[in-house]
Amino acid sequence: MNVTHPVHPLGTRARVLLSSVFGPYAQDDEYGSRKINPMELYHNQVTRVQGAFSLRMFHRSFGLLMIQSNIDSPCTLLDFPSLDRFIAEIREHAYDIVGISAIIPNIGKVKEMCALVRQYQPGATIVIGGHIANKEDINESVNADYICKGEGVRWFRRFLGQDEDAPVIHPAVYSGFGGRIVGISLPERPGDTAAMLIPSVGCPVGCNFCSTSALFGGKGHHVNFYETGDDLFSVMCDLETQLKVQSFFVMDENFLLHRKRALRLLELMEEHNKSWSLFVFSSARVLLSYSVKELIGLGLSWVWMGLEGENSSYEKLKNVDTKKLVQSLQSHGIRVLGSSIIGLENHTPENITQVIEHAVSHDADFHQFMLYTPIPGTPLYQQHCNEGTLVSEREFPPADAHGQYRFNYRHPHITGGREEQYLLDAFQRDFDVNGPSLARLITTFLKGWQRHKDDPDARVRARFAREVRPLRTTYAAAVWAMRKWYRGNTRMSKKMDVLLRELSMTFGWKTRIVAPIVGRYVYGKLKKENDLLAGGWTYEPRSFYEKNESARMHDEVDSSFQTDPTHSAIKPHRPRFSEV
Ligand code: B12
Ligand code: SF4
Repeated sequence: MNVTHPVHPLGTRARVLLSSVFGPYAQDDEYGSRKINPMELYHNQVTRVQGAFSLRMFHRSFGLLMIQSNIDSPCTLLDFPSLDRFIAEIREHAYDIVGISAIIPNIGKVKEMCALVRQYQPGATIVIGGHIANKEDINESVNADYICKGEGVRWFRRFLGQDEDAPVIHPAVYSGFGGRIVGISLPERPGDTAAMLIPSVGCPVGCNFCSTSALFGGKGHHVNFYETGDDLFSVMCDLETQLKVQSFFVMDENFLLHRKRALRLLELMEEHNKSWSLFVFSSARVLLSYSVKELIGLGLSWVWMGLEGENSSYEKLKNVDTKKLVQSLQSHGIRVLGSSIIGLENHTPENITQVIEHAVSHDADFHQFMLYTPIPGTPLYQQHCNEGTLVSEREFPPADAHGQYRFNYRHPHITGGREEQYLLDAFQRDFDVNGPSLARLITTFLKGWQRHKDDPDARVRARFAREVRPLRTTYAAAVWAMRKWYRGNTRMSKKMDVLLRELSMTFGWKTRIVAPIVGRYVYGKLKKENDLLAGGWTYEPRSFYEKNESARMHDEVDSSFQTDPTHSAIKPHRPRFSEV
């Protein structure tokens, strides 16, 4: 393994294939796919017990898209291939570099993919990146040439001899695809889905368990792709034009922490009359450091926030009443995805019910529950290594250490695999008490509208008007269907009834008429989806195959060579590993 930063001899002439790990994902197989670990955000770790109400949706491999957008080489991207599709690609096309992105539970697939590249493209250089890079024995466990531990755009640019400090080009891509809820596919017209926006990677807060922070330098470190509010604003304007969006999913672990950048963005949004919506990740204390006016002005309409657990010792939660904070955000129409941990050091079989009740009592719009898991590269992992409390990979394979099944270490109080049931209890209790997340977020939307429909700022009024549009029709119909669904459950059907009445009162006769008509249709879909799920149906992302401009040009030149006999002697130059 080379220690200094390598440079490929072909530079930007090298043909690059970037790939995510192969599917299908939602099944148990020998490569490490697991039925309970689908390639879905919500159904995997947030709404997993909500049945037909679970939000189903996929997300592209953004790290690979970032890299592809910023290298000058001919570059092909294969996202979510099947194993056969991956084999076909490397059998039929010559590549000089194959880059694979993965996280640790997918190690078995990376091993297989490396072996296949060696078989079909023995001259290609294999580069592995993403969170898998933090696995300590990665060099020995996969047959790769290079492991990129950290930020990949800069790494790849250096590898290809490009200017690593050149401005970062942001890919124009929607944040999700294949959205589906209550058996209805969400529309994918331009502008229906938020654009993905990636201002930075990493987080300087450096919580002990956080692998995202750890990969990009840990406490005190992070990497900005865009330093200033002006840079970010310009990227957002481009995305707005290209994707016809007004909303942005900000993939930045702690976007609001970069206060100067966020407040400059607010200034520019005001100056240019942008009523954008932002979906962000933020820690609680950072949220509280902004005034409500600033948050609303920034278009904050959805936030993913770590609640972690009652009495947890995290600095980011110090002196924060998280229940009050969640309520306050919701009262302004800001939907909250709260994230709680099961299995903190102080959790015991005796107090776990109370831990779960505390989390559930937040009544967040969505609630993620995850097992407290030491992930390689984090201080928590190091601590377990030092204490000798990790379970060996032979006993517990990395493919199962995804945070939704069992501990990969010996917990001081929770033993015998009981955490698996605790996790399910948490999801179930949240669902039983608070109902479908769909109803919760409709409630929050409504609160926001009631509070801000007459906001003195026209920009704010415009955003709320845009966001609540579906409440008048489809969402009201969904509530009608949910009320029918819950007719045997007095408490929940009453909850839906109250919500439906409020929607009708707020939006008037049209909503009153549409809700039962469309509601019958939604109810039918809901029942069908329920049957489908009972029959074991799983959901898989479609594959993507995308070439950058340079690859498309390269293909054209290639095909003209094939038709021109004078060029038939030209063989593609493929570097051998020893040349790199
Ligand atoms: C989007 C996302 C997903 C999407 C996956 C989309 C996809 N196409 O893969 C969904 C929601 C499906 C998902 C699922 C899961 N995820 Co996830 N996910 C994320 C999230 C939130 C963002 C990733 C991202 O796009 N970041 C932005 C890009 C720009 O950064 P990046 O991916 O790190 O890429 C950079 C570098 O890593 C590097 N790089 C990446 N790839 C490559 C490749 C090469 C060749 C090179 C050179 C460099 C390179 O360059 C990029 C630019 O700098 C991260 C947390 C985070 N904020 O990063 C968790 C995260 C990656 N997920 C994680 C986990 C554990 C999971 C699940 C197991 C969770 C679960 N049980 O619920 C499942 C696994 C699903 C499966 N079957 O594989 C962990 C990984 C932990 C680890 N160390 O392995 C993370 C870090 C969250 C966490 N802190 O726990 N996830
Ligand atoms: S605040 Fe969130 S993103 Fe930042 S280190 Fe802690 S857990 Fe990670």
